[in-house]
Amino acid sequence: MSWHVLGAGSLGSLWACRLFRADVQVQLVLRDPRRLTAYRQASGLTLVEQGHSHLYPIPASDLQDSAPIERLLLACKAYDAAEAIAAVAHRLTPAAEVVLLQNGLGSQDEVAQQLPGRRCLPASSTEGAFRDGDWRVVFAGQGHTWIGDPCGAAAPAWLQELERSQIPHTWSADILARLWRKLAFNCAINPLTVLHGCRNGELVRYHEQVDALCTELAELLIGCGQVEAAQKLHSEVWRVIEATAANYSSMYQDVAAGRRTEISYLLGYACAAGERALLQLPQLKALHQRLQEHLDGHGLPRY
Ligand code: NAD
Ligand code: KPL
Repeated sequence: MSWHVLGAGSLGSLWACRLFRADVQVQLVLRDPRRLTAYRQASGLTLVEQGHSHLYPIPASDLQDSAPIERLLLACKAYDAAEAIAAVAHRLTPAAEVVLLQNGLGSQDEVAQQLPGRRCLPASSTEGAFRDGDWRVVFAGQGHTWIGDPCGAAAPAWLQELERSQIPHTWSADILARLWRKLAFNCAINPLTVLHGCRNGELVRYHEQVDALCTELAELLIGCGQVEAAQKLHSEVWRVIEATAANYSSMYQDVAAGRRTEISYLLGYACAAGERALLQLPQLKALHQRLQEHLDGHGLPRY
């Protein structure tokens, strides 16, 4: 059975290269014939690891291809996920499994709604990768990926292929709790780093703002039934800030590079979930509004 990777960006390429070099069958699904031609001209994907680069001639097709897909890694941004899956939904076999590598929450439901009866497995990753050129990916930070089934079914046998490919992963019995917890970290840290124009560690100067957000985020998690994910949120957020003190958050990097952010699937999702749960979350709402204004000011989408 072959893996199809839709979204040959940073994380998708990182996964594809590691699967390919472990002799796991994998192919890329590129957007259109023009991208496929460009890819073929490059002869494959180049992975840069610890300063060494290696070219992997991974097979590829484009969205117009009609071959059935049995196992898909959807590795695009959260705001692209619904449209991307719509382009391949008709090719998924009835028993197809889809791993969703999107950050935040909301996109997983948008995808699952289009795939009734198919197994959708959300993932949450702390690995770091970026592109330093077309068809080139730099493995920038060791991390870990949690994968799980919100319906609670058993772990798939193909996790062995990830093991063989040295993709560090754990099957999570409660993937939604993990996604909520990560969303809370991202809401407490990322928007403030954008608004204050600072590295994660410099948030110590805005201690009160971080703490006030953590209080509301814990309230939100509990209100949304994620009681365990709310435990020790303040101290964990500060632990993450310390551990990543020298880094710029992913949202800071997106704004600095003039890229669209995943705001709707992070702070936007948090505020909407709070409203549905009839919670008063003034700090989160004000932060969402300030961030949207900031994005407007930079000519970036506010959603
Ligand atoms: P990316 O922008 O580098 O790659 C996404 C790729 O998907 C792009 O190549 C884009 O062209 C492609 N794509 C989008 N729509 C498509 C379509 N319809 N058809 C074909 N291709 C399509 O993104 P990324 O950094 O790999 O991030 C993917 C997800 O993983 C995001 O939600 C991100 O927050 C999360 N994440 C990324 C990292 C990281 O270090 N890069 C770490 C943790 C989590
Ligand atoms: O995941 C992150 C990001 O930058 O997106 C951390 C480092 C946890 C900060 O929120």
